[in-house]
Amino acid sequence: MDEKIVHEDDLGNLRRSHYSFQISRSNIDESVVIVGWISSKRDHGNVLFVQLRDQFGEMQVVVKKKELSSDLFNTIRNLKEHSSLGITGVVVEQKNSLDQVEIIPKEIKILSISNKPAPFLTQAVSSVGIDTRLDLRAIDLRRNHLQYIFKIRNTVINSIREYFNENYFVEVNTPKMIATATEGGAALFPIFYYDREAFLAQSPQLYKEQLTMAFESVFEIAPIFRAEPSRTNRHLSEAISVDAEKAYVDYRDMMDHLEKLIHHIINKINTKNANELENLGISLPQINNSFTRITYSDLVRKLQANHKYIRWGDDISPKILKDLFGDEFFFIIEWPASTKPFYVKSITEDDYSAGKDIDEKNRLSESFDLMFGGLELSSGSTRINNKSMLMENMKKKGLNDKAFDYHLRVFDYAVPPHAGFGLGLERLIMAILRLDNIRDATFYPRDIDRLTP
Ligand code: AMO
Repeated sequence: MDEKIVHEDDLGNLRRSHYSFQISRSNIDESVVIVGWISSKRDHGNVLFVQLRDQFGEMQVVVKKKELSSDLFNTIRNLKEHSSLGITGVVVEQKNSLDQVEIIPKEIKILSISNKPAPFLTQAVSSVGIDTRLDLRAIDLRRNHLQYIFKIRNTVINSIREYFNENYFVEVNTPKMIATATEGGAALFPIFYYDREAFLAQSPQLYKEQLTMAFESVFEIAPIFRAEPSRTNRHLSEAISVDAEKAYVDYRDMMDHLEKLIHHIINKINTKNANELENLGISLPQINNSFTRITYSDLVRKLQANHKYIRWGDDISPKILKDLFGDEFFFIIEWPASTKPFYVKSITEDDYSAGKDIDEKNRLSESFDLMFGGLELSSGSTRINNKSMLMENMKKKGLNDKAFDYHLRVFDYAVPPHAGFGLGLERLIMAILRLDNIRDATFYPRDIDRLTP
């Protein structure tokens, strides 16, 4: 086909009358207007079977040579997958199928023409590498496999909002261009902010804490930025974090919230996405009513039986955790204070049983990580709400408290006791859907090697 003689029509007044899911046997003999892109085509000589795909699914369009001008018939015959069509036609019963219908076109508009065959198929699980797919991400996202994942992601986001709304949390937005690091300096992205240096926010930490003064219970679903130098299947440079913060509670109350939130999400997916789960061939993780809560110190003692080299204060490798817990949600609680950021509250002397050693290096914190096997999904803690303790902790961690003046200022006005958590959205989806690579839970992943598309 000479591409130049094929012309693309304007959309003009053409508007869809039905989505694919709205057409069934009850519409037989009705005239409909459908729009979508060609996901596949079968050529039987004088008849073409075109699968037209919209937001919800596919419709079969039967294009017969004798019913169209030969120019238009040949043009459609030569159209490549991904081209967009608008079709006005009649719904008829599908031959050889009692419950299916198909569309016989009366008028066909070619709305957009694909010039090249895509380097991967739309239907099958792709055999090409992830980089080829990410280079053409919008086309990749048309594949069924990713459509199922992102429909489930949509349920996850909606159910998170639902949970927080039902529990009186207020949705907030905090600045993403900030003046100081909150989660340790190494993973910061510096930016130019007029004549000053600024940073992309690693988390909404200090702002969500401050907002508990005004709103008590807040949540945010927004990007966080981490200059992760490593190439792994679980780190992004830009991730979506679900952050919650609440006044007049401690870390244990926030673990209860996180646990209920995960239950709510799993229940919603099970009811809303049965179809997607079946097509993906997975069932959601079985979850116990309450997740195991193991203290960091007990975990280290337990692991030392088989892994002599593990010392108290070390991070614990994902592989070792996966071997011990398998695919299970569980909390590791009360981490050494030395492993946690400056705003995390230590377990105080009063909380220790008599005679327990609480010298600085053995100090524990009111903190937790939510894990799924070896994957960290969330961290949270009770926060320090006392100004001098916070300043002392900043010094201990080698931070210049002057740089945090804008934050410390509000502590003169009685910051309430409060606690919260940050939950990685892509990590949660990875865990729930057992994805090997976090990039498949991300629309346009950013990592050390990728800044486009
Ligand atoms: P933390 O740094 O542990 O805690 O981050 C919280 C959660 O965010 C997710 N996450 C990431 N996901 C993908 N790629 C990354 N590079 C990445 N970095 C973090 C993880 C992690 O568990 N302010 C605290 C939270 C709090 O205490 O409220 C914080 O940021 O799932």
